[in-house]
Amino acid sequence: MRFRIAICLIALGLSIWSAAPARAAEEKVLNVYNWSDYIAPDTLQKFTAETGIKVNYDVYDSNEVLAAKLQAGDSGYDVVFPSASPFLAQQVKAGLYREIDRSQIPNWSGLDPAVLKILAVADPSNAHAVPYMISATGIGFNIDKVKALLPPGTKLDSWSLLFDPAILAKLKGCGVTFLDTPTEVFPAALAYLGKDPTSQSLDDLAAAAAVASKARPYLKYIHSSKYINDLANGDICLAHGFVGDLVQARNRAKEAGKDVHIGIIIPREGAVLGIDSMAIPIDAPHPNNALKFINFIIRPEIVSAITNTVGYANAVIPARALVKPDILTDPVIYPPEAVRAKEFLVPPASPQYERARTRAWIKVKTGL
Ligand code: N2P
Repeated sequence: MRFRIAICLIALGLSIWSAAPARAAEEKVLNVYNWSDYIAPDTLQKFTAETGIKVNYDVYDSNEVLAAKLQAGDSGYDVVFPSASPFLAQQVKAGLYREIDRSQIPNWSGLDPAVLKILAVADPSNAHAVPYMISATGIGFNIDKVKALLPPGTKLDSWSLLFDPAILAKLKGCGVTFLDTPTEVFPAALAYLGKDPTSQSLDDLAAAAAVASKARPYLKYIHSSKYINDLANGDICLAHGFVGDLVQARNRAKEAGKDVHIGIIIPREGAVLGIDSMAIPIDAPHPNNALKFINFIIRPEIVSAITNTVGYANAVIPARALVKPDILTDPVIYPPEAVRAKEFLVPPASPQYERARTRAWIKVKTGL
């Protein structure tokens, strides 16, 4: 018996001894959960070639899906990409992320202090998140089809394209789509109504939901990523979308040579500003590999290649010299100050407001 106990203790000792160095070095694996259409084709291969770390890569197209996985816990992910507000803000408060060990992120020095300052609204002292890509949410449209269907001289610069029933009635046949999230649709509807798009009054919420409900019968679908290909192929003619995704639609249309021309606007009434970041879940199995990955991503050569592919601005100052000139000067990707000044973050809300928003959104979607 004593002998058996001794053997067990030796075995335990050996397993602790053998596990310790493995934990310090971590197995060469990284589990990444990112938005779809949000990376360059060779980014992951380059990371693996350089570090020997194999990347398991999954994608999503809504903050709500990511939030549900994080809240459930044990997601298995090492790096995720929440939008600053309200999602990152709420998740940081809920203790869902590890602090970033900046000593492991030497490329931090290239980050734009102006972006860090905005991100700090969601993540005080920038303790848990590193900025990835930035864009507004706007409208993409098939220039020829939309112009042919609307009265001559109609200005294509406003959220009315998405919410005015008189306009929607004319566009219905060629396909209009909404993003599938109330944190994008309702603020846009409030901006259309001339109300404060960051309002958290329940009356304003009801007004936004009423506008969205009136638009619902004219929509082809509500979805947060399908519109990229559909717009590029001419299968829809007007989409509420993340501007970088609309840029990808515009590029795909050009590449396909199908004579589809895509226009993109950040509506004049103002638009949601998306600052997406990289963060490490509190229970990430490979947090050290995650830090290596984050530092790699914000290297100027790497992040500029991502911007050049996906049409989203990045927050790395020395990367600007490597961004293609037509992207750097594109007013919907790097908007001028006057446009930027009208962009806003969606603020975190009380649980009561959130419940009301979710209920209102389900009503809009189901048409009930
Ligand atoms: C990537 C969409 C990310 C935009 N396809 C969310 N701000």
